[in-house]
Amino acid sequence: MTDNTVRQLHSDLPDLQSYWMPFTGNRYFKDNPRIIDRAQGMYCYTHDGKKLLDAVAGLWCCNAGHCHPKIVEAIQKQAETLDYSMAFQLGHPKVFEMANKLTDIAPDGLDYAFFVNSGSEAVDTALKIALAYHRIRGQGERTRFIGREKGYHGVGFGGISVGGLSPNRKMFGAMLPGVDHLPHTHNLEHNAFSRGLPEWGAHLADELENIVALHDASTIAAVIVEPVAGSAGVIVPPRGYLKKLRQICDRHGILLIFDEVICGFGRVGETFAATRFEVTPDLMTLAKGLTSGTVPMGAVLAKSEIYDTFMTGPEGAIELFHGYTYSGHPLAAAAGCATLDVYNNEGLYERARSLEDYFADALHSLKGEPNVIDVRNIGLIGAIELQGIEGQPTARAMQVFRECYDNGLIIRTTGDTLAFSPPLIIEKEQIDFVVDTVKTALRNQ
Ligand code: PXG
Repeated sequence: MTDNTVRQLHSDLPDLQSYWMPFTGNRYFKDNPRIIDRAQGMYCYTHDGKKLLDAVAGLWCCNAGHCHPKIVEAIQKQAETLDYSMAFQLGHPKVFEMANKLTDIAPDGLDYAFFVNSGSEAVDTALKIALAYHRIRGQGERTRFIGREKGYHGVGFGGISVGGLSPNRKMFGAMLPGVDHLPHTHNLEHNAFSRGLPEWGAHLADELENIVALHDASTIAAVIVEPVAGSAGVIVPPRGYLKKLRQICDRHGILLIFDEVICGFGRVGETFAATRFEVTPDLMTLAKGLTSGTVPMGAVLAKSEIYDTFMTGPEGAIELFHGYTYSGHPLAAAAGCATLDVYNNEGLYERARSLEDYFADALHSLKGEPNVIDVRNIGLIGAIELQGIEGQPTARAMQVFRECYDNGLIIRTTGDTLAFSPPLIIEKEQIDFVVDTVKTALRNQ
């Protein structure tokens, strides 16, 4: 189909030609466009008049629901007060307010916030802070990073190097040198249909000892993991696994980085995964829910000990040669402050936790439906893994996605896994709608 025919079929569509879409089959999309032109609360509305329940919160980010009036108002007010101010050597009130609000809710010890514009930038920033931290302390030979198979840490060169999803790496040449990977913990033989934390798999953290022994601890800067892996299809950490990683890192002077770009802000039924699992990392990366997806913003939270290590050179000197034009952008900071207030005032972290069992029951009721080989969940994040169609990986999940879309539901697919991460404002009847719609789609395959 040519672009002209696309335009004729959908006369209210914009011209789709010039936009090169991210992580999208551009040609398929332009032949079968799905354009969201409005959203409110739990729902998105399409160019052709469809109302869709958003069971993914945008891309795991609109935790307060779409177009929350308090957040919208804060952005509007900021836009007419201060659009931008120089991010280096000058400051503006909202970014300091944001840093204080954020570190107030962060796990104890994570007392400093460095702002960036995305999760990818947060990850690369955290990796750079880890390297520089060791170097300032006279341990500049600590340059290796340990990531994990199936990990997703964004798309910067640092992030894809420590990440463990091969399609995101294989086209892009050399990765960062000296990166090794822990084994992932996804194992259907042992963990299929676990509710919450799987009982099997904590021993896989011990593999870190072997990796440390292989490279020698003195060469390793940091370990980075998502406490709950998101993009790989929601991999919940085995009980005790993260504590073991923490202990091994402590034993060897290795920094532990939690990438909470998805996990943060209520997604796992607590403010942060670190809080829920009672393991405090040295550095934490955030984005997405930080502004409920409204304005791009990411952050790296750092322990005082790390910040203090940098604050040792000559007075007046720049301590970290890193930052972005839009670090702590006024609109993002205003959106972030309003978002954190909404989460707090509306009790959304607690709400996520209180809905966890209902959400889990609903998802696990799909066990036994056609082609369902696993259901997993924690907080308001869940996944249903499907038996793929022989020789056509991802096709089955895409069929379910399309049928759900036609029936008023947005879900996310990754491989042959369906992923769910609804806004934390979701109602029980809406959870029922999600599961009923998915069930129908599964039965129609
Ligand atoms: N770390 C983690 C853990 C992420 O999930 C990033 C870093 C990168 O964030 P930015 O803001 O640079 O995209 C992410 C992003 C999906 C999906 O459905 C997941 C993400 C982004 C887009 C799609 O799997 N996670």
